[in-house]
Parts: sequence; C-alpha cells; structure tokens
Amino acid sequence: MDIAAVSALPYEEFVDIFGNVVENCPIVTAAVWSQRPFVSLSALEAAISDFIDVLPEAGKEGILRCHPDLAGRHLQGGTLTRESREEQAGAGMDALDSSEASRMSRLNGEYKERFGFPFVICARMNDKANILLQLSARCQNARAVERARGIEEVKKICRLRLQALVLNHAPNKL
Ligand code: 2AL
Repeated sequence: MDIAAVSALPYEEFVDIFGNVVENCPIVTAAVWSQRPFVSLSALEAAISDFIDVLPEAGKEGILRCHPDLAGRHLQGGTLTRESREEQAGAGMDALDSSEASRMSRLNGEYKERFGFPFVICARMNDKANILLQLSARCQNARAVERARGIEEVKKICRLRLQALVLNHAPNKL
C-alpha cells in the first residue's frame, strides 16, 4: 500500500476504511485524519497511539468499554464487528466447551464488576488457554494497572488491524 494514497484519502473514505482499527471507536480515526500526511503506516499507528495516550483516564476506560466481551453476548448473537468476529474465532472463542464457556462468562463478569470496564486482550496473539489464564490472573491487578494493560492490548489489536487493511487493499483501491 502507498501511504501517500492513504494520506490523500478524503475524510469519509479514510473513516470508512480505518474507522474500526480501534474497536467501535471511529472517533479515534476521525481525529487523526487531521494529522495527515502520514510518512509511513507506523506514523499513522503512532498518531493513533498518541491520541489515546493523552486522553483522560475516563476516556481510556471509555475506549475499553467499546470492546465486546470475548465469547460474550455479541458473539452468541452474531452482532460482533467483522474484525472482532474473525479475531475471536481465530482464538477459538466460538468453540468453547460448556465448562470453558461458563468459566469465561463468570470471569468476564467478575472482571467487569471489579474494574467497571471489560477485560481486553489481543485475541490474535493468544490462544484459548492463555486467554483464560490471563483473564483469571489479571482479575487480581489494581484498576490503574488494568486500565493501562487494557490500553496496551487495544494498541496491539489496532496494529494488527492496520496491517491487515494494508495487505487487503490493492494500491489502486487506496
Ligand atoms: C477483543 C476483540 O474484539 N478482539 C480482540 O482481539 N479482543 N475483545 C476483548 N474484549 O478483548
């Protein structure tokens, strides 16, 4: 992909293509459009990361709250975004046995109850066993630690989504 072509995209197309690199948060993409031209894909990624970093803590928690639970009601109801559906399926979240599913549901509930935002992890970088392990372990952390950790995971998800978009868009379509 030609980053110059990305930088030349009108606002609507830019948001159409990149609007879900942070799950359900097109406002992030809309905000960084003003910073074009981007010299590289990494520069676009850095602009997104910087935008998130300067948000107040409540804003960061808001970003976390825009994420669907892993193996949660949106997966069951078929209402996930395409990106999230593919990520969750890749990590086996759509194929949990009944004891894994009830453990996942219980721990997701405990996590949300404790922190007030959902557990977020980059599903593409983890498998089912590791996700359950992390979920259980991270329930023990302090809220500020989890807020920062969740945002780190959001950035990993964002990086992989950006890379996938670049690979999937022929240069002439950008
Ligand atoms: C997600 C999601 O939708 N994709 C991903 O990698 N992680 N959600 C989550 N709660 O961690």
